[in-house]
Amino acid sequence: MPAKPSPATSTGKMKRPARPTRQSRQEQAETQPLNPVLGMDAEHLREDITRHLSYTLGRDSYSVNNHYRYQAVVLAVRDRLMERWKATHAAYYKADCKRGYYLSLEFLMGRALGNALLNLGIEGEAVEAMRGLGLSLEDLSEEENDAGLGNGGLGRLAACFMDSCATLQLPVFGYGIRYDFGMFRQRIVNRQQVEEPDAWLADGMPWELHRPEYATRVKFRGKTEFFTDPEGRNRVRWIETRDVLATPYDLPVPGYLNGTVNTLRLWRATSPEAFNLADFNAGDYDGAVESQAAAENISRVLYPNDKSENGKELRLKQQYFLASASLQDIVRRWVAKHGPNFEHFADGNVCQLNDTHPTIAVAELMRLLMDEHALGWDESWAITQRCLAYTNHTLLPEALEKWPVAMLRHLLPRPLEIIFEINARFLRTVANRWPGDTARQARMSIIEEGPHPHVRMANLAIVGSSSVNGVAQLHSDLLKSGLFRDFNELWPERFNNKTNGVTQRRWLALCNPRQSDLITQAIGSEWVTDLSKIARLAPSAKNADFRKAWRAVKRENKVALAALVKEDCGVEFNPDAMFDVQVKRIHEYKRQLLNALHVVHLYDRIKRGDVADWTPRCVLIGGKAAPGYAIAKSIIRFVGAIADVVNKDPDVGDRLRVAFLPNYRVSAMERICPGADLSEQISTAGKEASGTGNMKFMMNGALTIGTLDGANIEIREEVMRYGDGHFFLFGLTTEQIAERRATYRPQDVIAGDPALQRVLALIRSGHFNQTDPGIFNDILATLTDWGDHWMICADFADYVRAQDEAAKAYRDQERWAASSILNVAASGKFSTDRTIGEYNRDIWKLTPVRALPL
Ligand code: 26Q
Repeated sequence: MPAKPSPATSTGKMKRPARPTRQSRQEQAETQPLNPVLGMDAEHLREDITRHLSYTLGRDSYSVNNHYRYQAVVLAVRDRLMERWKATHAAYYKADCKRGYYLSLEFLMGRALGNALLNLGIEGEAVEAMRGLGLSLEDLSEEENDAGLGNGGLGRLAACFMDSCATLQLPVFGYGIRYDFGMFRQRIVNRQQVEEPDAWLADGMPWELHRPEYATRVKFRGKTEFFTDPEGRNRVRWIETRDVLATPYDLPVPGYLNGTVNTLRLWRATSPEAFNLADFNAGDYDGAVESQAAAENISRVLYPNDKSENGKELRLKQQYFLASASLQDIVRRWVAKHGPNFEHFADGNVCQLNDTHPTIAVAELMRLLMDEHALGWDESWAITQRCLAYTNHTLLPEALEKWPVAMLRHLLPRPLEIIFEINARFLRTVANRWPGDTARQARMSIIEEGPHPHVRMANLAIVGSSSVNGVAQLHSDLLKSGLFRDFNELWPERFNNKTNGVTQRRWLALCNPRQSDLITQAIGSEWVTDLSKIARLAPSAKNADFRKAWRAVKRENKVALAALVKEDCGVEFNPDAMFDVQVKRIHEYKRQLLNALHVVHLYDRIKRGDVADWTPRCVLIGGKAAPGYAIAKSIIRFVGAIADVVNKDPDVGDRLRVAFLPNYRVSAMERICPGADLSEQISTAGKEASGTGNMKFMMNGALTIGTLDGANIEIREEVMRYGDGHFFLFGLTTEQIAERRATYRPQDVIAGDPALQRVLALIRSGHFNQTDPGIFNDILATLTDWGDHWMICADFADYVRAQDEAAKAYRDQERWAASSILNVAASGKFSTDRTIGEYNRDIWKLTPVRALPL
């Protein structure tokens, strides 16, 4: 009798015995009624792919295409995840462990297949299985749509956190919304951004598991009333509500070679009734389906704005929908195990709020405890505060969320009452601490008074949480000294820093196999789960053979990136030129315009024959603009216009190339960052909370040109351990920006800078928009007439100096390669494994739980 296949070991790479016969499976079933363990070898994978193709998907050799082949592979891989998923949750249940929850309106997961294969340790086996079927993993991976349920950094951070939690075996669930349409797809038509809906679910979503048994009701509208319950307690109930049904769809989140599979639970909104039967019977067919449509609209689409867009009712509905459904789920899970006893609830549950977006959770948890479970105010408040923690992601005051009280009164009358009560009690605390300081009370109040009072969500989040953190050291310091100064004086122990990271599994091991292999050959593979070990690479910077291999890898990656640029932009990049890359959301504070001005400056130099010791350069810019952000859209058009002129000017030749890459997204970054030489991180100091693209580029061997902003400061600090010259610093500091702003006149700067004058004159002359006069007037106006709020002119000369230094450094390819290696060696801090370790040590206090063996 063949032995039962042994459970996955931590390597997952063990050769499996042959598949058991029908007879032996029968015998096995008798001893092992559940959980047959599926083989992880190529042979078993190939069998299962074939079976899914033919039985689950019902395809034959005539109707099959790559999309179905991709689906069959996913189903075979998902089966393997499923076993580990169940074993993980069984282990959590059995351990009765404290659980963590990451509440976020955004999860930018990208593609799942390559990641699942990497984390299960079956990449090689899958490639072999597919080869046996005449398929290539690379081709099939391209069939997968990105799960683009996020705007940018905040959403991608949530995705990296999920990966690290699973790898660290922390019992953490993600909670989000299953938008029918994620981040829009960007097409460029006549150099302009055109938005198209992202129908990412249209071809089916084989990774998700629908869980209708955990559907829950979320209340809206209606009114509240007091009543006395049978025990004689004064209670409140929220009645005559219009309810929406929240149904979970679960996505598996595999840890790296550890048998753990955590859950990302995404809620979909529907109406509790298919349609209103009374309306339908009365002949009002439109009315009968209207409420269904209204309910479903809540999970229809992600708001494509990465700085808050205040006052949109549907957005508030999304926020409450997520908070309420998730907290009900958390409470249900607790009660199922512990009964309706909340004494230890706060010892067993902790929720991290990803920015203020889910902050209505403060009021909702109070409501659930008081109204649904009859706890008193004080007990409920102690639990709420202990269970919640808040992460801030922005310093821009215009991005702080506020909701009109009138809108809350209409939509969420009961949560609003609770917010008023929280505020009344909080203001008493403030008044006790600073008697008579009414200005401070007004600043700190959760309610902004005025003819149209608003709820300040950040204030609610701080008051309702036990921890408030920023996402890089500078950012956290600036929160304490600026935006949240009053709160820091009141509760200094609440404030802390958690510098962001990225997962090195996706952002190095998966996306850059060539560089990964080279690193592993040199220092072993521990870096994959402990990035601090990557420091061991530093001595290799001195090794000529290693540098040679490193340069060969970078060149191959650049050839691959050039192919992408050729395909998506129609522009030829020469892999021997310096690849200078800025990809991120388009926003004035990120200063893509400064980059564009530098490109015009280089072009101007070429035209004037100032080309001695020239470093050929290929500039790649990509990113989405919020659909309503006119200046950001102009910047995209401006880059495209510069690219068209520069790329076809025979005087330029190979010296300079420019391209705007359309539809920047997670899967694009996986192809971009391995091929970058220079990483542009050039925000106005004090404005970029952290940045995370900066870390991905660093890990992939790019050198940074950057300001002293966000995590750039920490990146520079880490790489400076290996000396100067590995980071190109420029620009005013946060303090200098603040000081200069008072008297700043861009005209004065321009008057003293002939290079900048020539650049602006060339743009003003219409050289880049000969057939569309005037289209760049708004851009020029921001720099001059409108006061250059982002201090582009002030930083221009120093930026050009730093760029010249980078160009000069690049000419010494051996030195550049050494710097590239040292940047990678210095990237150990920027793993989300480190970040999550700190969240857990300081805030969550969860114990890792090993998944049950299969
Ligand atoms: C809020 C209300 C209504 C509509 C939209 C929004 C909204 C949505 C997304 C507001 C902000 C965002 C996203 C913000 C974001 O991505 N911030 C970035 O977070 C990263 C992770 O911490 C940091 O690295 C970046 O510096 C920060 O800009």
